[in-house]
Amino acid sequence: MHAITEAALNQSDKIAIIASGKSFSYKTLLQASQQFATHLLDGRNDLDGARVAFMVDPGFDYVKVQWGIWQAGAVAVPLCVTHPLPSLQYVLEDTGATILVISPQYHDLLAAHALEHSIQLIVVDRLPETTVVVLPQLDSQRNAMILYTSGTTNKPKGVVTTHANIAAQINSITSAWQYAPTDHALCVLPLHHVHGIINVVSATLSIGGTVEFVASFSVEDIFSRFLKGNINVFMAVPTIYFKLIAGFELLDVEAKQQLKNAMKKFRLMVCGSAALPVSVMQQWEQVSGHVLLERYGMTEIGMGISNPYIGFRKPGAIGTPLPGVEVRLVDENMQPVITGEAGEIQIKGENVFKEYWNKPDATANEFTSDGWFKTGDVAVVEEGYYRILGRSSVDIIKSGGYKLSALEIEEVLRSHDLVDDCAVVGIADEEWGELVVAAVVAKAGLEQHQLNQWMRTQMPTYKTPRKYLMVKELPRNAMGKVVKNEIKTMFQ
Ligand code: MCA
Ligand code: AMP
Repeated sequence: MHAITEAALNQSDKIAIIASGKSFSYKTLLQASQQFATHLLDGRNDLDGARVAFMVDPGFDYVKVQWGIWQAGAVAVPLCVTHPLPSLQYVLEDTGATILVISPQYHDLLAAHALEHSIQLIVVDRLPETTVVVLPQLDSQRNAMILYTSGTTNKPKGVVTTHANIAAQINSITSAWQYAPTDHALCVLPLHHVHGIINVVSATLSIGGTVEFVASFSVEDIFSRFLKGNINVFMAVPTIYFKLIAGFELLDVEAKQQLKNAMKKFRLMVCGSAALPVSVMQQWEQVSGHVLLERYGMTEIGMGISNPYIGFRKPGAIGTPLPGVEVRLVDENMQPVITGEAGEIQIKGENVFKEYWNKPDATANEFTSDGWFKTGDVAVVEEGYYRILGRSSVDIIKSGGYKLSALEIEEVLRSHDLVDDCAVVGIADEEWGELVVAAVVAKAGLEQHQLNQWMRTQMPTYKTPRKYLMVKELPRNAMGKVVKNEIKTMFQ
């Protein structure tokens, strides 16, 4: 049995999940997930690492399906519920998923693709009750999940984690941040990335806490949940804290005070996935009375470095290595730098992913010969705390907490009939961290708004450029390479 579902056995009548106005106990969740595993097995003993993709709204069904996939011996591939068809098709094809589980509202979007590719389609709430069969024993080294991450290649890569990797990622943060069965976490994050799946949902459930879900991101909804007084743990990206601060400022004096009183009782508020501006950290302390705990993570490693749960949380810094995580900073020759000098963050430990799905070359490229994972992030250690200085590639953009690849966006732009060439960069933005912008060389007749609308049918909206600049040609250096810093200047 998986470590997370094992914890559920000890909780039984305790509330595991609150969603859509309903509460579900651990017993209900475990039974429903075992039933779901039985459906997936459909007479087989073990799905033996088959990929099961699922596009299920955050809430009880999401966790039931995820746990069901694991208990059937399959690999969970969560799909983002707001992605357009081309992005979903890419993941389905790349993983070779043989089963696709969906909430009913996604039927029209995905049914034709499933039929055409002989993928078994299961609508999550249309299954009859069944008698649970004996479920397979799972070795911890088996593959558990594939999450897609954008990087320095054109297409997103599938990050494969084993059950042991996930357990290590969970154990590291539950011990460092002292998760407890009394935790009641609000999940406002998307469930196709580590931050939501591991830190909020899986880690909280692994220690017997309660996870409450919102249907979609809304400042008003978050505040009204806070005011009820049950929630005591909150985790989000800097953009969300920025939006909450802006929403707080619009409240009247009395409402502000009520909210402040509710937030004072929280045990923990964490921020990560992108650099937390010191101004946002300070304003949030004014608003909530909490010094945000900033930590550093990555899809490939879970969490790596964190400010302390107890002790000084240094503004602008990401803290020290988490339990079980080895960290080093190296120069271009892969030699450790001396303290105070900048170097690339490299990571070792059971938390580090196994491989990129079906991409042995990409996997080999991202590890050193002695097994360190190369993050591509550059940092320095000051007064014992790591501080991020930037990334080694200008083509990685962080916007709204999402990691985006300029190359991937450019490739999609270039596939438009009227686009001859383009260059995508991220420019600094207070709210989003970075804003995606594109310089485009286009044939006559292409209007910006048309291009913008078309892009939104091809990519998730959070990946699409926010500003376009139509140019005659792109600035290039003597080697003919586009000078991305000049593109940035053109937008500033
Ligand atoms: C959306 N909009 C944007 C962006 N995204 N504008 C500029 N830049 C963006 N990146 C615009 C939309 O186009 C729309 O405007 C309006 O904002 C609302 O869009 P919507 O999609 O509804 O946005 P939202 O629901 O308000 O979402 C904002 C958000 C979201 C809640 C901050 O981006 C989010 O959930 N981010 C978290 C991502 C996350 O979990 N990252 C973790 C991965 P219009 O209507 O004009 O189009 S990193 C990770 O897991 C590692 C391990 C780690 O360290 O944690
Ligand atoms: P992702 O691949 O989506 O998991 O994003 C991982 C990347 O997010 C890291 O490689 C960092 O560049 C960035 N990141 C995560 N947490 C932080 C943080 N606290 N400060 C700065 N960058 C961060």
